[in-house]
Amino acid sequence: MEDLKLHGSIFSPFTWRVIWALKLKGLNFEFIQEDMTNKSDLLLKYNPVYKKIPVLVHGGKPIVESSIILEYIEETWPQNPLLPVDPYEKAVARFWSKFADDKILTLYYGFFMKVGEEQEKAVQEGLEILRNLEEHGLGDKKFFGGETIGLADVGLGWIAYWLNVLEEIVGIKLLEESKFPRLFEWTNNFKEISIIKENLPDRDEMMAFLKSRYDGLRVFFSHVG
Ligand SMILES: N[C@@H](CCC(=O)N[C@@H](CS)C(=O)NCC(=O)O)C(=O)O
Repeated sequence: MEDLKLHGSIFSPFTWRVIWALKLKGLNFEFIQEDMTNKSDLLLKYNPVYKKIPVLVHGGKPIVESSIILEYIEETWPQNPLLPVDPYEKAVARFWSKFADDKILTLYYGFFMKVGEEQEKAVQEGLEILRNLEEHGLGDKKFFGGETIGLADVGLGWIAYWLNVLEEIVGIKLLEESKFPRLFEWTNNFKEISIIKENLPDRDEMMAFLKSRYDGLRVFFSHVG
């Protein structure tokens, strides 16, 4: 058996990317839940530069940054490939995977963590991100990876799950089926994959965690605003 440990948090979309990739590869690993308010010595040792999760530790060696971890997993365990063989298709898959990386914070934190005009601006930016994914990323494909789930799907997978929880808390809907029918369908296709379905965070737990963060932020804004 592989000596694999994943330091992460069940509340972190970056962590879930890695969990999904490991599970899709059929790998067993030990999961170590990190407390971001009290980072462990091991986390600081493994990721001294960014001090962030996730960290995958393979045979005692740490790999950090979720997108790099995904590439490492793909290269190390080629079964159930997440990337196509063709160099051009691979480049396209990596483009959307990078897009997922570049835009995650804009989409996630923008409308969740901002208020007033800044939030309105963030909503517009968020819609533009979804539009790009719908029109240029997915097109007529079932998954970003084509007929089967791939690297970009795993990178973007949080949208299929988190976004809806965030929307419910904030009371703003971004991913409307009428506006983004293909992307909406993709969220269902993603969650229908049995390995993904069996490995989703508990919605109530997520809701409680994110709601407490959101309420804390509203209190903060009411003091500074
Ligand atoms: N670019 C990093 C981002 C990871 C990230 O932001 N992790 C958050 C949790 S979701 C974290 O560790 N935050 C702790 C901190 O910023 O101190 C990746 O893709 O792995």
